[in-house]
Amino acid sequence: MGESERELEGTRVAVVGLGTSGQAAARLALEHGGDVYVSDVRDDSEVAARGGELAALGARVDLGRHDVEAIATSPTVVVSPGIPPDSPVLVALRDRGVRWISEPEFAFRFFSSALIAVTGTNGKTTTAALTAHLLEAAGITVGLGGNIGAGLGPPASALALRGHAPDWLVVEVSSFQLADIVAFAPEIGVLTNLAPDHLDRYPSVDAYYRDKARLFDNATERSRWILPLGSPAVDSLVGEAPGRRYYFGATSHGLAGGYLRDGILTLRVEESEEPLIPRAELRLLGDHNVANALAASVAARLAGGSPPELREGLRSFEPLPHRLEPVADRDGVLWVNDSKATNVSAACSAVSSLQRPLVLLLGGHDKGEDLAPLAVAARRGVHVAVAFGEASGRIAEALASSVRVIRVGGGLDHAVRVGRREARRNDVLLLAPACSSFDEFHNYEERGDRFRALAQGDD
Ligand code: UMA
Repeated sequence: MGESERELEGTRVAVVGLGTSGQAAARLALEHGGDVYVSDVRDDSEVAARGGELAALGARVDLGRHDVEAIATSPTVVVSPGIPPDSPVLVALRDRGVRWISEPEFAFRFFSSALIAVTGTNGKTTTAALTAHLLEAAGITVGLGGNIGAGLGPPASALALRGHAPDWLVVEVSSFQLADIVAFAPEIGVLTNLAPDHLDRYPSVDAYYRDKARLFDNATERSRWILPLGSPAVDSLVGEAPGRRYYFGATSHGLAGGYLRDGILTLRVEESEEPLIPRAELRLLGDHNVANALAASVAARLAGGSPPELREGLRSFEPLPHRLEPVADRDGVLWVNDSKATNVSAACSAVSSLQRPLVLLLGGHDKGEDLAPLAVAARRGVHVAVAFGEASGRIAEALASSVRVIRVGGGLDHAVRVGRREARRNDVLLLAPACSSFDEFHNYEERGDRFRALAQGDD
């Protein structure tokens, strides 16, 4: 899209919420000549700095409140994903019959590159980052962003701002963002897996899955979908959506997609099989990362990467921070930071994918999930679980019948001290908390950084 095109000229655009995505959406709207109104209930210095920058570019910025009238009378309303559907501002807009869109939907209107969208409960960041890495290894220009955050990529709208559009964009999208799409339609869509999550925001698992299902809303015969094999939840969610399907799974299957054959990551996107690399050469730990690597390889292959280029890219990809990240090896104990395991299913994957005895650190802000699967997973391999933070009581109760549990009164530091004392030579001291971090930290990154610092001797 040429910078001279200002197709929003004079059109009012309201951006609700001034986090990173609201800021990027507002900038994009301004670049295209929009008459932009941005508001946020906060008015602290962080939000004020963002607001100041946008005001200098011509936006009207309201901090400490939302002017519902100004929002409701804007033809385009972009809502930040962190604003819950039952927040007063959204209730007021809904009562007035106002339709709003999410930030990736807004960005999509300005994309001129082909799009790979990656969603799913777990593994989306690794899959998205690896897909982009594989495309780079293949010499294909690519932009990576969306929900991914954590310094790995900007919001979707920032990708749309760039002067020179790359060949492909790889955009991670969350259920909160998919909830409010209209035309969003990737050339290639990846669904990594489905498991209960975000039950502090959704009334039921089905409601959460329904938002994930919106990925397929604008499917056409030309769409290509990359899906996990053997997931009834995924199958029912995809339903009859048009487009070609590619499946990834642990064992070789007769369908197009990717699988492990004799321990080798293997693709079959056309007629013939294409062996990539032995799984032992992948630097990522765990079975779920093999699944992520297969999904990413299929996506990159469909986007033009050749098998030799994919091999090179798979070999050179490093584990991402906070995702089964080995952070120290002390006295024969491997410390692994999986702070991103903020739900039960991610923690279970972490536990079952490490082949050594585990001291497992669990806890944080309780999202209300059923903890029974953790008790089952912990039976294999966990010799001590240390429960900490706000959720410690419920965790201790849920796990008591399957493993030895030590409930600590405090937070992460206390849990690490206890876990370290319990760990024996050849154990893994694993932080896979199954909870979000908000009772003690701003986010899972801060929690993981603290764990890494403790692992590396900051105590
Ligand atoms: N706010 C209001 N009114 C309200 C409620 C909130 O104005 O009634 C304001 C808040 O004060 C805040 C802003 O709205 O300033 C909310 O921003 P946000 O929470 O949407 O945060 P962003 O910085 O825009 O980040 C969002 C995603 N955050 C969430 O979905 C919670 C980021 O995903 C994402 O990287 C970013 O957009 C760019 O796309 C983070 C995340 O944790 C990484 N995602 C979840 C996940 O992966 O599990 C879904």
